[in-house]
Amino acid sequence: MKIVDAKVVVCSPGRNFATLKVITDEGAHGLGDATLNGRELAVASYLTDHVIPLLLGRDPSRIEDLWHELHKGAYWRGGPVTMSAIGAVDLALWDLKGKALDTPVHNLLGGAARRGVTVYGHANGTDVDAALDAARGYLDLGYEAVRLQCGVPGLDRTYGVGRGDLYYEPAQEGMPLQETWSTDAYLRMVPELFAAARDQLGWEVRLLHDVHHRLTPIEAARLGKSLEDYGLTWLEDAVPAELQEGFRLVRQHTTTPLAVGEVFNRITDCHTLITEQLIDYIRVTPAHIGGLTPLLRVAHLAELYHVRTGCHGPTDLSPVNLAASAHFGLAVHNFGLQEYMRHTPETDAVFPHAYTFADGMLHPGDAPGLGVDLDEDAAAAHPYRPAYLPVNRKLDGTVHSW
Ligand code: EZ4
Ligand code: CO
Repeated sequence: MKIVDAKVVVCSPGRNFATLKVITDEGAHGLGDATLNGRELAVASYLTDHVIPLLLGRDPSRIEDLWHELHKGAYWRGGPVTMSAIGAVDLALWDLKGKALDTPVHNLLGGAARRGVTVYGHANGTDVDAALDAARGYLDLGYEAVRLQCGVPGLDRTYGVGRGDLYYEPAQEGMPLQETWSTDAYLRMVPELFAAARDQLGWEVRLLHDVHHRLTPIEAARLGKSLEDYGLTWLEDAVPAELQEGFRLVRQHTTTPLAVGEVFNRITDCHTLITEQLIDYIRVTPAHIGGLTPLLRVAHLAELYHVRTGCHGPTDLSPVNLAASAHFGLAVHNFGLQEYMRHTPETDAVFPHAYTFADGMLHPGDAPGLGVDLDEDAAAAHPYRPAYLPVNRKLDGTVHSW
C-alpha cells in the first residue's frame, strides 16, 4: 500500500476545522484532525507545504517510523503547530490501518477494556442558579459527571460561560475580544458555587472545575483547600504548567485532585508532573500531542505513577479527534474521564461518525478505522472564517492568561 495523494480541507460549519485526508493507491482514505483553534491556517500550511510532499509514495502502515521521521526529521521539534500537523498524519495513518485490516482502532490498541468511555459535560451559567440548572439538564441527559463554571460578580464575561445552551464556543469571528479578570472575585465565587452544587445536586454526581491557567501556585493551593469538602473529581489547569515544578506547591497544600495538559504537545511537557505524582489526570489529547502514537506513550508512563487520562475534548477539535479519544479511552487501562462537549448539528453533518453517546458514556462504535468521514460537499458550503479566542486583562489593564 502506498500514499498517492493527500490534502487539507479547512471548513467552518459553525466554527473552523482543519482536516487532513490521506489517500492510498488502493482507494482507501484516512482522516486526521489538524485543528488548532485560532491558528488553523498555520497547521494547514505546515502540512500542505512541508509534510504532504514527504508522504507521497510512502507506506502508510509504518506509523511508528513515519512519526519519528516527521518529529526528528524536521530538526525543529515540538510546538503546537508542528505537533498538530504530525498528530493529523498519525491519526490518518491509524484510521487507514484500521480500514486496511477491517477493524476499529480500539481493537488495534488492545481491544475494549471497559463498556464505554465515561464523559463529563459542560454546565455553566452567568450565576450559580443558572449553572446548577444547566447541570440538572446534563443529569437529565444521563451524564454522571459535569464541569461547573459560572460568571464572576463584577466581571462582564468569563471563561466557560456560554450562551445558555449545549453549545459553548469561546472563539469569536474577527479580531480577539478583550475580557477582564479579578482573581479575588473569582476566588470568592468558586467555593460558593460548589457548596450550592453539593447542597442542591447531592453527592452522586461527579463535579469538576476548570481554572483555565489563571492562578499562581499559592492561589491555586488556597482554592484547592477551599474546595476539599465538596469532593471534586478534578480541578483543571490550576496554574500555567510551563513550570512543572509549580505544581509541587499546589500538591503540598491540597488533596483536591489536579488535572492538566490540554495545551501540552510533548511527553516532556508532563514527565515531571507524572513522575513526581504532582497530578491525578493528564489531559493531553490525540490531535495536539502528535497523535495516538505519543498519546499511548504518555498513558503508559502515567499508569506507572497512578495518573489517569482525561483527554481534552472541546468542540474546537473535530469529530475526528473525539473519535480517536473514544477509541483510546475504550482501550487504555488507566483511562479516567473524557471531556465531551457536543458538536453542533452543522458540524456533525460535515463529519458523519460511528461514535454514539448513551447513559453518560461515549462508545466509538465498531466501524473500521476511526469511524468518522468527511462530507467534502457539505464542508465546501462552510468556508473558513477568521476567528480567535479572547484576550484577558486584569482590571488595571495588565494582560493575564485567558
Ligand atoms: O478553552 O479548547 O477544558 N476545556 C477547555 C477548552 C479550551 C479551548 C481552547 O481552544 O479548556 O474550552
Ligand atoms: Co480546560
